[in-house]
Amino acid sequence: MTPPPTGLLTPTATPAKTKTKSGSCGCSSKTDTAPSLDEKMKARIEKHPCYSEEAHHHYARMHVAVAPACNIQCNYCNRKYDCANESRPGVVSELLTPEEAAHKVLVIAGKIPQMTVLGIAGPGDPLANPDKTFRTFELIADKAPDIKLCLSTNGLMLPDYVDRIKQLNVDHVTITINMVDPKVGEKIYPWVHYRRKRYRGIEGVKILHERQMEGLQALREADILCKVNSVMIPGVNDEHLAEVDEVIRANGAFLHNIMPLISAPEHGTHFGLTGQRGPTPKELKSLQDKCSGNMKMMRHCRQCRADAVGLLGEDRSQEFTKEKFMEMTPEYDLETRQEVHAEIEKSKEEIKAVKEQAKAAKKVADSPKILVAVATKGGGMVNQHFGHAKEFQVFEVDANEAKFVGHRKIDHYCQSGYGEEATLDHIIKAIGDCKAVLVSKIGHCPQEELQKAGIQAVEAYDVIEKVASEFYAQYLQNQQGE
Ligand code: CLF
Ligand code: SF4
Repeated sequence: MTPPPTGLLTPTATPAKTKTKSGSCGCSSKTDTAPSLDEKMKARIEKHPCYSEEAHHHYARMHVAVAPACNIQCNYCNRKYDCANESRPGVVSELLTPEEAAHKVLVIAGKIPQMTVLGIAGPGDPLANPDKTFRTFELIADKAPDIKLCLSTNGLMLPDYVDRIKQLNVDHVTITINMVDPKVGEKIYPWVHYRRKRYRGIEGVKILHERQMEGLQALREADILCKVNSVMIPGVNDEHLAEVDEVIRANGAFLHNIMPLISAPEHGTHFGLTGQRGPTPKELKSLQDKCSGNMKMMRHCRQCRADAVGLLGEDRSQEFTKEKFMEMTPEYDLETRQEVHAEIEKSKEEIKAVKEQAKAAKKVADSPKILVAVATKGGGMVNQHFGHAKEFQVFEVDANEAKFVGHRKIDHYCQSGYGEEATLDHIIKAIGDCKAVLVSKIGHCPQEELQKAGIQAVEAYDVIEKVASEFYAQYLQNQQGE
C-alpha cells in the first residue's frame, strides 16, 4: 500500500493552551536502553502481532476455544468466563472440538489472509487440556503450515510438555507469572490442583512458582520464544512486579506484558466482589516504564477473548460464530496468502521510510514529552473517523520521536449515527491526559467539547508518527509563543 500524499495535517483548532513540562505525563521511559534484536530474531517475530508492536498494525491473530478445564484458581477469574490471564473478564467463548477449530482456522486463513498466528488461550488452561490443544495444533500444522502456532498457559503443567511443544514447532509460548514470591502469590491463588491433588494456600502457590520457573528455563533450553504476562493488582503485586521482571529476564523470557487487572463486582470474581481495584492507565504506564530498561515490554495487548479474530484492536469474532463458520467452505490458499504478506511487507517499508523522515535528524535533549491519542483502523495510519473509533492508540511524542505506549478502550461515539453526550464525557475522561486526538475526520460538536477539555482535534490521513511529529512541532511553537 502506498501511503497517501503527505502534508495533510489539518489542525482543526489552535493548540490548547495547557502548560506542559518535561515528563508531565508521568513518564521516564527507558525503552531506548532495551536490547535491540538481531536479524534472526526479527524474522521470528515480524509477523506475530503480539510479539512485535510493529506487526500488530498489520497482521492479525485468531484464537480457538478448545481448552475448557483449568487446574488452578486465580482470584481475578470466574470459571463461567474465559481465562482472565489472556482475556478481558466477563467474556464467554463458544467451545469447539479440535476438528471444528481446524475448520474455523482454514476458513479464516482464506478470508483474512493477514491472519498469521493461531493461539490457544482458553477458555481454561490449554495445558490442562493437552489432548485437545495438541490435536488442534497437529491438524493446523498439517493443513496450514504457514500459520504460526502460539500457546498461553498458567505454567503449572508446562515442564511436562515442552518437548511436545517443540516437536509441534510451536515457537511462541506465554506464561502468566504474577509473582516470584509465594507470600505475594498467596493473595492471588487460593488453590492449585496438581497431579490429582488439591493444594491450598502457600503450599499450592509454591508448587505453581516452582513449575513456572522450571517451565521458563525449559523453554529457553528448547529455544522457544517466551512471553510473560503479569496481571498488575494494586496493593497486591504492583510493587513486586519489577522483581518479577528481573527474574523472568534472567531466566530467558523474551517479552514482558504487564496487563491491568480488570475488576468489577458483576464479574463475580473474588477480587471483583471484595472491591479490589485495577490500576489507572498512569499507574500501569509508570510500572511499564520502570521495567522497560530491563527487557522488551509489550504495551499493545488488548486482553483478547479465547475466540478472538482479527487485528488486536478489532474484534471480528461475531462474524465467525460456530453457526456461521460451519456453513463456510475453507479457502486456504498458500500462494494468495504469501502475495498478501508480500504487499504488507512492502507497505511496512514505505511507512518505515516516512517514519524515519519524521524522526529528528539529531537528538534533541530534554524536549518535553506529551501524549496524543490516535484513531486508526490499522496499517500504521491515522485513518479512522473519531465517531467510529472503539479505542484510541496512545503515542508519547517528543522532539525526537513518536512512540506507541498504549491504548484506551472507549464506547464509540457514533451510535446509530448520533453522538451521545455521556459517551463523549467518557472519551474525554479516557484520553484526558492527551494533548491531541489524531483522526481522519471529526464533527464540529465533539471537536469543540474536546477543545474545552484541552484536547486538540487534528484531522489527517497519513502515517501516525508523521502526523504526531508535525502536531508536536506546532504545539511546541504555540507553547513557546505564549
Ligand atoms: Fe493469542 Fe496470546 Fe498468542 Fe497473542 S494474544 S495466545 S500471544 S496469539 Fe496478544 Fe491477546 Fe494480549 Fe494475548 S493481545 S491477550 S498478548
Ligand atoms: Fe481462570 Fe485462567 Fe486463572 Fe485458570 S489460569 S483460574 S482459567 S484466569
